[in-house]
Amino acid sequence: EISVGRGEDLVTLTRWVISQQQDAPEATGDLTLLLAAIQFGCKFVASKVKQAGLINLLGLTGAANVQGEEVKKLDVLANDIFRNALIASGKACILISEEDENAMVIQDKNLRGKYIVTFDPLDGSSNIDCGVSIGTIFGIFKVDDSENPNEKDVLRSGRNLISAGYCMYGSYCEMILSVGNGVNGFTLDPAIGEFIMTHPNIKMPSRGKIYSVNEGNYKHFDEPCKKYVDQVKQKYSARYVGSMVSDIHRTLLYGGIFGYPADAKSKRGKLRILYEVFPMSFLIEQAGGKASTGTQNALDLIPEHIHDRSGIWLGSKEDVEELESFYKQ
Ligand code: P6P
Repeated sequence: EISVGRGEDLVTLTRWVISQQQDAPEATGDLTLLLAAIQFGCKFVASKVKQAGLINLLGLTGAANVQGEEVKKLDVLANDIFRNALIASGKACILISEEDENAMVIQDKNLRGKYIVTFDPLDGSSNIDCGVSIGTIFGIFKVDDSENPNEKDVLRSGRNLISAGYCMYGSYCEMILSVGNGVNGFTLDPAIGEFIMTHPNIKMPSRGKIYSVNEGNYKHFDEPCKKYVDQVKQKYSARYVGSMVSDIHRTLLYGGIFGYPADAKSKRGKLRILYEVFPMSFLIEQAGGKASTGTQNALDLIPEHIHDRSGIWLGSKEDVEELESFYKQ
């Protein structure tokens, strides 16, 4: 007797997205097709990340692998795959990638849609060579006028996000997604190439027992941050992967707090607003948590440039509020 998956009905990501479209009277199906392109990109990257170690091994003969092909860096390859899939979907009009200095405005009117996609195709890619999990992060905005899209449509507050998500390439591959009504998690079954819902309706605990910050930067922290870290380490465990998607995934599922504060070394913080801070803040808030720069809600930020950075604290509501209290003293 074969017990498939969890025994009960298996909900694929595709089926869930279509159900969301059917529940939204004004939906045209454009977001469904855009998310299908993102889903494809994540499946492709998931398969390449698994092979990354082997390709590198094969690539030991220098830049080319044994077939003599140029072995593209995985983050460049991921960027190409996502960019091409998003363009081909015909549902995007502006693409903002961590890998590209400038915004890409889709010129071909036949391929231009009403969505802006901001994405980091492979965040934490410096961790690939040692097998630490990495991820893809994305945010989706809708433009007012898809006839004349331009960068100003992008330099708005995170409150304009209509969807955001990430895909973690770890011991298992999981897509975490919100379209504005809660957060759901889907685990990739590589045998059938489908993301299966494994974490329905994720809700964060109001307080956790883990804090996650790079204490190697402690000497650069401002006083409120130092005071917060000094007291939280008396009561919580420390966990820091150094790969945002992994640190956020643990925080989302277990609770607690993650921070990459602005400090004397990184005056504007390290993490980028449009494709790291905003998408993760959207997800954490959708799951009942809180996202703050320390002194303001992260989603209220308005970037001046597409690669602007910000300090950020994300996590359980009470933990982030406790952090904020140190900036009010
Ligand atoms: P640090 C990875 O390089 C990254 O962009 C994020 O994924 C991660 O949270 C952060 O930087 C880690 O930075 O300075 O602690 O190594």
